[in-house]
This record gives sequence, C-alpha cells and structure tokens, in this order.
Amino acid sequence: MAGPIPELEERATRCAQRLCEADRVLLASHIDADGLTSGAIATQALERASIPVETIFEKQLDDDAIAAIAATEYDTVCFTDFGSGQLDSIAEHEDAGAFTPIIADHHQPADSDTEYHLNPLLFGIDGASELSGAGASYVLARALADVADETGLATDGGTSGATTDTATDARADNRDLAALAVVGAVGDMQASGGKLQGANEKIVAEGVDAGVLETGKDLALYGKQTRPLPKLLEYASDVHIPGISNNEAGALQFLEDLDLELKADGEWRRWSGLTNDEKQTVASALVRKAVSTGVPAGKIDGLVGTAYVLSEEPVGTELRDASEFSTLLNATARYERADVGLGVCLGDREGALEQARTLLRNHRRNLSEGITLITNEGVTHEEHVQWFDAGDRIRETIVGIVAGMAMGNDGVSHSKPIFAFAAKNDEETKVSARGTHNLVRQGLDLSSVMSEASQAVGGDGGGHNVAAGATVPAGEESEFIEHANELVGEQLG
Ligand SMILES: [Mn+2]
Repeated sequence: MAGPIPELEERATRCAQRLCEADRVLLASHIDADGLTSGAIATQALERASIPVETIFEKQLDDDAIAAIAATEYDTVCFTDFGSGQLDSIAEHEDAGAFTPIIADHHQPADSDTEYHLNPLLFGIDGASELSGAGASYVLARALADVADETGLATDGGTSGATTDTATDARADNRDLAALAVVGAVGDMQASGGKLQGANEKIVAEGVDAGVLETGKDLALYGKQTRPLPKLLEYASDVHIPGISNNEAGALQFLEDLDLELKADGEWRRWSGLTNDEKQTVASALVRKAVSTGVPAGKIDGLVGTAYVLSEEPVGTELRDASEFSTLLNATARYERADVGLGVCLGDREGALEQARTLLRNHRRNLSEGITLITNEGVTHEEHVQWFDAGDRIRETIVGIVAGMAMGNDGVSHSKPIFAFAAKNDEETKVSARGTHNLVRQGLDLSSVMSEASQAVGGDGGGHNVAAGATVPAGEESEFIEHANELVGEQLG
C-alpha cells in the first residue's frame, strides 16, 4: 500500500523494517506539542506492530542526553522530532556499537548521516513549512503498519472494537493517527498562512478519508471550541479590530447588537455550538466592523482560515480543535509534564486530560501574574532597549512570552525590544528577547543580538529576528544589556 508522501516512502519502509527486527525499542522525543504528538504516533505504531516500546522525552537532545540513552540496555533507539541536528553525536555512539538509531525528524541535519534517517529535507520537502516531526513520525507509522502486516507481526488493528469498517481499516493501517500529525504540524506553526501546505495536506487528506479529521473554512480565531463568545472576540489578537480586540465591553456590545441568543442554560455559548446561520451572522458583522474601523483588506482576509477539526473528539472540548489541542499539549510541556501530554495523546480522557487542563489554567494564570508583575514594577529603559529582571518570580520557560505580552502596557514601550531575565539556576540566567514586526522591518535581528551579546559575556544564544533567547552566567546581566543596547542601536540606527 502506498504511503502518504511518495518521496519518503522508500526510506520510511527501510526504517520500519529495521524497527520490526528489534526485540524492543527505546523511543525518545522532544518536549513540545509536535514532539509529544510525534512520540504518541510512534508509540502507538510500535505497540500495534507488537514491538515493545519505552517512551521518554527530552527538552534538549544534548550530548549528555544522548550518552544517557547510549548507556541504557536498548539496542534500537527511535528519535522523533529531534535527532537530525544531533546526528554527529548520535553517529559516534552508533559507530561505538551502543545502539542503532532510527530518526524521524524535520530539523536541519548535522554534518553526518545514518542509514535509517527519515527527514523531509533529505528529499526536497521543506521541513519548516510542509512537514513536522509528527508528520515524519506519521509517515513512519504508516510504513510500520505495512511492514508489520507483510512480516506477519500481529497488529491489533482489526480487534479494536471499532464500530465501522472505515474506523477498523483506519486503525489497521495507522491512518487514524493523521489527527495527531495535524495537531503536531499546527503546534509547530506550520499552518501560519491560514492552512497547512504540501506534504501536510496529504496527511490531512488521509485523516479526512479515515474519518478522524474534518476541514473547512471557518473563523481563524483561537478558542472556537472552548471560549465563551465574548472572550473569543475580545482575546483575538492576530487581527486587531478596534473596539473589539482587547475590549471587553466592546466585544460584548458588538455581540448584543446582533440578533442572536448569546446564552444557553445561563452559560455563554461558544462558537462551536452556533448553527451555520448564526456563524455566518457573526462572521459577516465582524468583517463589516473591521472594514468600517479601517483594518486593511489583507488583514481582514486573515479572519478566515482553514479549521482542522478532530471529528471523533467531543464538541466544545480543546481536543476537537487542532490549535486548541496543541496549546493544551504545550502547557504540559512547559511544565515538564510530558507524561501528561502523552497520556492525552494516547487517549487518556480522565486523569491525564484533567491534569492537562489544570496545567493550562495554571499556565494562563502564571502568564497574567507575570504581565502584572512587569507592568507594576516597570521596565528599565536604556537608549535602544528596555529590560526587566524577574529573578525567580517568573519561570524561565515562560518569561519570554510574558515579556512580549507586556509590551504596549503602561510604561512598556512598543518601539524598543524588551529583554527579560529569569533565574535558570544558581549559576545561569535565562534571557528572552521580544521585538515587534515593525522593528524587524526597521532592521532589528534579535537572533544575532542574542548570540553576540551572550557570547561576549561567556554565554550562548540565538533564535529568530523577532524573538530570541540566550543563557548567560549569573551576574553578567548588566554587562549583557550594555552589549545588547549597543548592537540594537547599530541595527536600528
Ligand atoms: Mn517539530
């Protein structure tokens, strides 16, 4: 049977064959939404092929982590959503006979290669926008079903108790896992242009075929499943609509002016519970409001996009919307609870789901407390940058998001990049920098600022032009800011 991405088929089959030769497999995956879904896809595919698997997660696959993996008894190690960038180190352990690596990744490979390396970049497919780690893992899972079938390894696909032939077939050839692959791609921001492209689209088509996904044009706002209607509009920040975005009273007034039941059983209704006519009413009014308040046409187009709905999940839950699902997973990852995220992906709808929801609630509270902290205490303004030292009062894993969200608040400028420090441990300080697209157009590149300024004080860093991070030795914060201030001045000068 042909896999979803013909270019990857042959390599995927070879990787699957090698996995089927293993008595047991250690599976290592990255801790983020894409890594968690990658891990869940590969875990299920291996289990269904009756290959015993132990699944672990790492924030970073550094030399120490790889050495620890090499020290285990496992002879076969599958890496998902990382591994390509660490191939030099992995290959050393492979050459020393520690284990055979099978890699399903989409990041830029290091200067080394190995036999069982499945990466879209090796086959002319863009790993940043067309296929995620979860997508590569899905391609591997599809091949595993095929190979296991041919070699007579038991697959439990036919005995799942599924109620329809379509569902049974989809499980037997792992096409039901396409839903998780889409959550991973969305989590890695691959639907940034409003829809998934290229290889990702082929996975979507398989998921639709298998009955686990539905797609359609819909309002491109976050929270269509779970947010009360007024909050859906108020919090929508990608397209700023004056009088509605970040405006509680305005969003409410806008909805009240429409001829619509806003509550059901005393509770705010949600977008997912509206009829198609009702959705049309709100969407048209929203577009009219955007036009009348001068939102540019290009931005207005961004109000509508392709929605990816997990059709087997209950309406009104975060699991039903690929974007809300990936946010839930990221909330588990940020607090190092990969076990919880994996549990949700593997179908634990009680313990794990409740814990994930608690983590997401706490995450949102931490964000809002962090923003309040920065806004109340104020930032220190240098000539070209502004900065804030949170010490241990904001977790280093969220300090960057918080700093970005605080921009534009009272005393926090929109016209200078913001740098936020948070303690990593006694020896190291994490620095996160955030700019705006406007500043980037003027020449800001925080990636090079973070890399140069951190290296100047004995640290290291990098990232993107609009958002970047670094780690510096504790005590070097003011020295770092001096360098950063100078570098940003040169870029914007
Ligand atoms: Mn990824």
